[in-house]
Amino acid sequence: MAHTVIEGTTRETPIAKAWDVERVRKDFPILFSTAHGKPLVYLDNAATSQKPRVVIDAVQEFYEESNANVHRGVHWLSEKATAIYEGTREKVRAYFNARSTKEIIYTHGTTEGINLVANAYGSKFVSAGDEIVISELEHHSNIVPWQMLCERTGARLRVAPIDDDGQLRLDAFDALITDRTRLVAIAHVSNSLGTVLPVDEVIRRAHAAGAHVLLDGAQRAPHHRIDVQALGCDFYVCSGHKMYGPTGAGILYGREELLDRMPPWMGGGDMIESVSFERTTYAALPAKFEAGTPDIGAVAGLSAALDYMNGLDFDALSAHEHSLMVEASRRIAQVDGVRLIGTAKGKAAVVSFVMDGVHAHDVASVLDFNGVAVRAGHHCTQPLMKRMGVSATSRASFAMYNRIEEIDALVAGLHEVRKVFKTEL
Ligand code: C6P
Repeated sequence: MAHTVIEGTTRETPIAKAWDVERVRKDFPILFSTAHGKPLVYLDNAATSQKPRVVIDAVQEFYEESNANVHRGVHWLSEKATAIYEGTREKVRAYFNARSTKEIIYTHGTTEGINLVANAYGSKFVSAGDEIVISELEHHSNIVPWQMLCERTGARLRVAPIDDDGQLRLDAFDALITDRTRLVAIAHVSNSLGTVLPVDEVIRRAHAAGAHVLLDGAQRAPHHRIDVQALGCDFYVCSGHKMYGPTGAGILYGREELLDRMPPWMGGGDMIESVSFERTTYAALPAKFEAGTPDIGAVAGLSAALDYMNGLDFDALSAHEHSLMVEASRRIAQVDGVRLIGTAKGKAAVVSFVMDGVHAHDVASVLDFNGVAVRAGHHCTQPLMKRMGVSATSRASFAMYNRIEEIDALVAGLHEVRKVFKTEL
């Protein structure tokens, strides 16, 4: 598959008040590629976002000018790398409005963040007979670690159902919250359906019952400002690579009081205070949860991504992404034999659909041939697919740089799919 860069980009970052999508696009070099000879239309942003030039440059600059290990050397270069690494932690703290940098743990992504909590929180706070509550629309990353914890401890996994539109059934959720509930782990936004979950209510009800709450923010954090204090959650996890940063740097926010009481998960360099064969004592937060050499280059890129996001007008961005979702949903639904999967009120800019008689992978392959990148399959949500009565969907997911006109290419591709498969049938 040939992807060719055919136009230059700009390095300036400030973004105009009203959403100027053409201005934003210039910051993302890859958007000027062609795929199969057609202009690339990238609609797979829920899988990973594209990176602005400032992020690509920051990673390159790190390796050209600052590369060394962190916290280990007394030499100039190590101090420089450490300053970038720890300076970014303060940037993350401010971005998420955490109280302290002790509450910000670097991970490789959402998956690692959830596994960290399942292991470290799980070994301290969860035992036989306790219950963990999740929902029916969770990503495998927010199902499997809890199943593994339940297998280890004898705790029980409870699953809150959703309705046919893909919305959490709060009445049924309520019924699952009891004095046995230790933790509620729930998506902020569904990656497959775009449902925005009523997290304020979930947190209020869980806390009233004495349970803790983890929010899987993988699909929310790239599109909205997150204020963990205003939310009042106990843990918030997300992936830098979906937030216009590089792969390899994710974020776990945890309330200090809880993180303090949790034992480390992984052991190794940098997470200790002292080691002897008789006894090891652990470093203070946040180092306690960061064993081994982290992905420092990715953190340097994450720093630039947060600077970039700090320059965004989130109200204008939300309005732009909302209009993409509305227009795409309306036009996709008009294609012969197409049905939308996930029709929650106020949903995010993720549009999943199925086409009668055509497998989602075939839909995506024909679209790809037209330069349009969508994801097809179960989107790491097999139980959700089962709930919605499908084995797979095709999914278009939008980001700040997508144009309304790109929906034309998507819909034209869908008409072509319809034609090809009608002829074949
Ligand atoms: N969803 C998608 O195409 P990682 O892989 O650790 O960065 O993120 C995992 C993850 C966890 N929760 C949610 C809600 C997610 O959407 C994802 C990643 C991608 O939908 C890849 S499967």
